[in-house]
Amino acid sequence: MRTQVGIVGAGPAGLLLSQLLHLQGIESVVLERRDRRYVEHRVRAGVLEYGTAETLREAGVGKRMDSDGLLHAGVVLRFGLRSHRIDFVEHTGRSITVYGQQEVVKDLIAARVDAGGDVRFEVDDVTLHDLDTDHPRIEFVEDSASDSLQCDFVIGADGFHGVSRGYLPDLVHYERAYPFAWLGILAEAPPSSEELIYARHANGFALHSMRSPTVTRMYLQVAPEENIDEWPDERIWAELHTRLSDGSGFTLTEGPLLDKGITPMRSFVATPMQHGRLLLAGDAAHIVPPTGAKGMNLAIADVRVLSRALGGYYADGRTRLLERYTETALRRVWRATHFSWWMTSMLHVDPGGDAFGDQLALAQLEYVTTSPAMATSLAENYTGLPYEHGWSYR
Ligand code: FAS
Ligand code: PHB
Repeated sequence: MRTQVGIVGAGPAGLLLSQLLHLQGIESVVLERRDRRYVEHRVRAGVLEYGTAETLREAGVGKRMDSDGLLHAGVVLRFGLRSHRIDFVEHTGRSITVYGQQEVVKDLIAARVDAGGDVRFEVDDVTLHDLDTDHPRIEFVEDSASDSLQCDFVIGADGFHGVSRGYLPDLVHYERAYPFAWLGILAEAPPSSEELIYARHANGFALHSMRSPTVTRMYLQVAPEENIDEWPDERIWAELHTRLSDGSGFTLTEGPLLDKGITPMRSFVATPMQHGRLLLAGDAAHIVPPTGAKGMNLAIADVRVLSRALGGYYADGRTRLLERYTETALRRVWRATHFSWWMTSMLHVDPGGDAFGDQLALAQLEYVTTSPAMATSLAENYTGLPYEHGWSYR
């Protein structure tokens, strides 16, 4: 088999890159370990930055997002039984779109398959070869038969637990572990608030989000080693009621749980994001705690840079954007990594009982909800920094 760009991983990064390359007449093959149903039903991110929504429209996959996605002009911070709204439009003129990652993935797979794109599921034992040459190769097993894909470039879009990062010989990584995790639920219940609520309560953090007018997505801060079996539905709802209460009649509508799970929290950045003809994108290179809703948006931003860099190479042999990919991508990655760490530190309660840290967090929340300058800072990071001025490529 031969193609121009071999892509490992059919998550948002791999699929969007394949679509953006296709629009430039560049061939790719996507090799995915899981089956299509699994990939299309994996419940993950929910918030699309303003620029992410624009990118999906430019990629020709924004139609269902625009009809089913929920446009939000602000977010609520709740602490000390008081609620404070940060108005994104007032501070930045931008909004966010609430639309599940699995819907983005479904739209991208449909677009690729409809265009006759080559997306292969249930592919095993991917190994990468000759990455230091101009003819790298991906070996894999499909339907129990070994196969090989010759290409010009290999893109590692296989997430944090993928294989690609392991092929970078001179990799350095920066990491921070957090003393908590998120217990996430998907409930068949109408959202109890029009907008997202980030709540800091003495018991811990809670987040009220949503997926549609009938499906609510919520999270609770729990211990990192927490066992989901110790969280029956009743205990989850009781804790959500407690942590999300505002002392003036806010009621949370309950409903049957469609999904529940515990996600560990970490900050992780690998550099460089490339070696020879291998380039990493998305979670394969970086992970952020979900408090800033940046994970999937960073994957999309990496792919914008990559798609433009590969486009320039195939158009007229330009290699400058490819050579500077790591430097360009990491500028936005570190900004989002700081923002995600800052939101996490401000909104979570240190289980070690750090009274000093608690006072710092409350002082920060007080400042963010009373200073227009701080509210603007939160709003511009949350809605996504503009792609110009080096925060990616326009
Ligand atoms: P992905 O992990 O989405 O995709 C990688 C793909 O590569 C997967 O389909 C995987 O099956 C495949 N793959 C892996 N190894 C392979 C191999 N060897 N061969 C072939 N294929 C292989 N972000 C938020 O903003 N908000 C959230 O609430 C949120 N919740 C999350 C919950 C969980 C449990 C996880 C793991 C992540 C969450 N994230 C969240 C982050 C998430 O949305 C990621 O940022 C996003 O999926 C990144 O997209 P990709 O880089 O494409 O990686
Ligand atoms: C979600 O809706 O899944 C979501 C929203 C905001 C976050 C994290 C997750 O910060």
